[in-house]
Amino acid sequence: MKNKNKVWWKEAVVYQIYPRSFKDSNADGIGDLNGILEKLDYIKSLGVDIIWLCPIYQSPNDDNGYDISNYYEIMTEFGTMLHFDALLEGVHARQMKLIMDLVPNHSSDEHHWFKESSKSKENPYRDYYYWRKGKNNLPPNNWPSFFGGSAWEYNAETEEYYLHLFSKKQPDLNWENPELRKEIYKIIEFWFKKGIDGFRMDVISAISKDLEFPDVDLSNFINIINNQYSNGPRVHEFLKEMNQNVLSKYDIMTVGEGPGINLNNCLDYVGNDRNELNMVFHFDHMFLGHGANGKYEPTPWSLIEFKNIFSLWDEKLKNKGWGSIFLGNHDFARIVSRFGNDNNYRIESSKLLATLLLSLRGTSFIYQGEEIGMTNVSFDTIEDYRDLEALNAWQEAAANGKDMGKFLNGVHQQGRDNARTPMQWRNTINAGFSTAEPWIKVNPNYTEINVYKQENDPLSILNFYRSMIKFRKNNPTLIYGEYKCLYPEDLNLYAFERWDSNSTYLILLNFSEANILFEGDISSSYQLVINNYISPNERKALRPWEAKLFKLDK
Ligand code: ISL
Ligand code: CA
Repeated sequence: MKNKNKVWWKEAVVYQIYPRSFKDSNADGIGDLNGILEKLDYIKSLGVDIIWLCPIYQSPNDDNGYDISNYYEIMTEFGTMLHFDALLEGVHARQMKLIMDLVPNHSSDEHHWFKESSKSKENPYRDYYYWRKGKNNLPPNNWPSFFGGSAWEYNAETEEYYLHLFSKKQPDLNWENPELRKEIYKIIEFWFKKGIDGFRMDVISAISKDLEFPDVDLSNFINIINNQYSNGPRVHEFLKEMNQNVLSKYDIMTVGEGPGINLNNCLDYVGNDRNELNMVFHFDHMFLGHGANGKYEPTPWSLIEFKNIFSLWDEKLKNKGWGSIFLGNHDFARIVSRFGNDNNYRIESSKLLATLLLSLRGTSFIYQGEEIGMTNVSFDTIEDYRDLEALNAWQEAAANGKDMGKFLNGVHQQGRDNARTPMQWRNTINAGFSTAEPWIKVNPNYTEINVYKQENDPLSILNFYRSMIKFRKNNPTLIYGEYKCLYPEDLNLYAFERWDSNSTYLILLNFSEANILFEGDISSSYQLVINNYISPNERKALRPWEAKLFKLDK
């Protein structure tokens, strides 16, 4: 009998697509659904099981589709529902699954619900959003938005403010209202009936608000998210209702996103007995180095902290829930620039990060371009950036008299556009992404770093990902087995074991440019099965950014 703890979404490797930047099929400089369809064989060739599409719904694109004006229609730039149906069919025909992004915390201000809601206090849609009176001509409280400025916007017609935790074009939906909740479940059902295989749920941790709307201590934004915006009083009640009403009726997967989901509360979301979500994305490792002055003024952190985060999460979730493993997505820097070395050891460290990503317990998520070692970009001027988060932060920093050279450097390191430059397909104009000028500039290093070049090179990062994905699938101990970190206090080496009753794996990852030695024992019955260097060396020795995976069959 099949063990009920073993399910497809635990064993899956997911490939995340940011459609705007993946492939343009009709020469308007914007990636689209047909472009993804063209590339399905490529995606399949990676060995992944699931494609996750960032939002493709109708949207005025204030935040690239995370501001939805119609949840039942496809964004005009991306194509039509016919294109979507063809894409879904193409994915399924290749024995892959498709999950979409659900954005239920906020809509666009151009959604008809919001247009109605802002007309009058009596409008039947008024209560779909949070409207509050101001205090002495000021917003109802001092909450800051994720994207700068107040989280409240005044509406002169009805003389009240509405809440928007993100941009003012992303008003927060009022989940207290049962009618609104029904609308969301209807949307979910609509897409499940079309045959999609699940949802990644955007900022799901924030759907329930503290209705007292108390003022907050403004000194540290991450604390505000943790203590106020996330994990509101009714969030679990809402998720249970959603699960019971729609999710539980389909064989689908869910992954909830949300800053504020942490070690103390994660099991409330994904515990086996909770009937809420299958897994969540947490940001403990992604927020490393985000100091009190925010992400654009990063502070130092160490490998010890990084390792500890993965160890604590594994310990917390084992046997009780399930985790997700990712190192990057469309909101963060490129993984090789952030956690590896994109200078002298780009190839080695990209492969090392792939080894980590695909040998930890949890569902693995790869973000487009990671598989060829795409790097951060350093545009010379802020004019070349498109992300409203960076642009707003830039204006705020300028108004506060900050050193703007230093700030631009912060954007180079941490900006979300690092992950949004077009996918680098070939060494031809616009990296083969589009024949027209792309909506955001390509990274000039596409001449060196591109899919075409790596396709036929057996030693490329791309082919390393392919073999590492295959290896994970053929060695389920890497999916379900136990985990233990060795030498957690070592500053350069991430060493860990994975094991079950059949086999043991020892993974050694040198996160430094130094030549180092593993101090533990590697008995001769351990076989070296994965290595990111070709020439052999002493078993315990690790060259700069070297990754070794040993296997012992019992
Ligand atoms: O991007 C972040 C840090 O720079 C995160 O704090 C991010 O804002 C947060 O995780 C929520 O992200 C999600 O919702 C946003 C959208 O802009 C992001 O792209 C999305 O992933 C609003 O919908
Ligand atoms: Ca296009």
